[in-house]
Amino acid sequence: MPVRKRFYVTTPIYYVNDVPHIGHAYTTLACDVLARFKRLDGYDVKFLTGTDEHGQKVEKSARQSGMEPGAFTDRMSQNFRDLSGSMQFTNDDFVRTTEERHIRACQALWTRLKERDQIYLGTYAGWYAVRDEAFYAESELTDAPGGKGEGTGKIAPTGAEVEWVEEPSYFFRLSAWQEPLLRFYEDNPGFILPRTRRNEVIAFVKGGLRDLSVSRTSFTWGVPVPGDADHIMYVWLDALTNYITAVGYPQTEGGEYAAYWPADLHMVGKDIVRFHAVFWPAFLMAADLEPPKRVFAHGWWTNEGQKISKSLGNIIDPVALVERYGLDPVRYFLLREVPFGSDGDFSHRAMVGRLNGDLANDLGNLAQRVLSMVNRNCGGAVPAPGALAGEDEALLAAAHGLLAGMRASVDQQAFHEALETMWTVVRAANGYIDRQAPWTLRKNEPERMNTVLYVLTEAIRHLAVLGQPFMPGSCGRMLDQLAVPEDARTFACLGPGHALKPGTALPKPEGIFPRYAGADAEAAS
Ligand code: ME8
Repeated sequence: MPVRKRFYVTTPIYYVNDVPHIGHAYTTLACDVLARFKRLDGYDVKFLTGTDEHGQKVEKSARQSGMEPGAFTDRMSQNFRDLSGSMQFTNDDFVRTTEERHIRACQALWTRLKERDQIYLGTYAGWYAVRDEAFYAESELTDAPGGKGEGTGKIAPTGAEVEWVEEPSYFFRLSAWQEPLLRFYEDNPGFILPRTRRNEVIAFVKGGLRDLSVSRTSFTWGVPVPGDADHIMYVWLDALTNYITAVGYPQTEGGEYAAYWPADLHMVGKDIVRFHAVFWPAFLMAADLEPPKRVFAHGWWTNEGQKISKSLGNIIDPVALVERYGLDPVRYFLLREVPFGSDGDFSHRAMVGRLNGDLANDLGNLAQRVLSMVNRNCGGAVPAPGALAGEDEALLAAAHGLLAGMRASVDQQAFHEALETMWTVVRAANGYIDRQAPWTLRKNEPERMNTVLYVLTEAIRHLAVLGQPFMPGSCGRMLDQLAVPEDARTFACLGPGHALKPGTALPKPEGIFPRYAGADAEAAS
């Protein structure tokens, strides 16, 4: 049997100092859609997510809640596993950086870097931001608006407070990787997307790279450095390694590493591109391992125009959103509202607009109108078409062409564009039904009515099959209503070869996308 095409996609691993919020749900959702799309498209997919449990930030949060870091991370990590259930994420693995397999992978990578003379012992004296778990140069800092206060009075470009750190440290020879990295970006133009992020990264690397401090001695919540008990590994070296932990590193011969590495895509937020597109490929190249194929940086959400922050108390809880609007509308909204890669604003008004407009009016009504006409006028079974007219052929051709268009967009992580493409057929089908007016054909031209309804059911079948990665529950129900068997819902079953069979009995149709009718719906429309 030929080896199936493989696809390995990862989310960042989330810090457990916080409960999951919309940012986390968004990143994992994008990966989930991609993973589902690729599976339906015949790929053998590995989809990884997990939690980042070491470092000063997490240790501090544990202390603040009066817990041991181990017990604290066990509890907080569970919240992220629960999110997969609420959002119907289909990750194949969930990695925790406190797991034995991960500690083994980190120490093996460290040893390999050390053996290759990529790590040396020195002393670090400089600025560190615990919130970002990142080192900063003096030149990057600005004075905090409120003056000195309790801290040093200096803040990083991200707004995080910095502290002065002076301690023995191992360094990674990042400076030696400037030229190889620039060559790598040049040779792999699709490595960093979107393009604006790629330009930023290239400018940063061209600006010069200094060796990177990769160990700490002033606290203990981390992976011990092999052969030097005073040091723990810098949390980002630890965290980035998760991507190879999950494919069995240090075993590289055979097994999952050989099958899935290099990863096809690391999905990240725009704030952590530098770690993924500069440090990570440098660590890997220095260890003579292959860098990932792509890092995609998505944008950030604001809430009703405001930056989301704990102190403003406007954090969006994804589970509360799902309870209010339903899971599939939330999944659809997050990927449709904003060009993927740009920043976006969450507002109740926009959410209800999409739900009642795109979903209830456009797609929901289309399915409901067609299926209830079939139910009432065709004996509750798929009608038999007669000869096809030009307009029938045109709608079918548009439906058949959807896969190629949506696939091209999804391969560039342009999820909004894939959905726009899908909606061209939703709109074409609605236009077709209005022009053909099958309800007027019933009396005098029943055969023509059957043809029109048949063409529409085929169009809906294509929309439902291709919509599954985005809205798995709703599209699944649509396929149930078309009596499409479970094993005929992959992309291989698109096109005329697997068309609905006339005479197949259909269940009684039920609405798929109810309108949002909360008391506050009016204000939103
Ligand atoms: O950075 N909108 O973890 P994290 C969109 N542990 N995305 C947002 C967001 C918002 N308002 N707020 C946060 C870490 N994010 C590291 C990763 S990977 C080896 C280690 C996104 O929990 C943010 O961009 O702080 C990031 O991609 C993700 O949430 C996790 O952030």
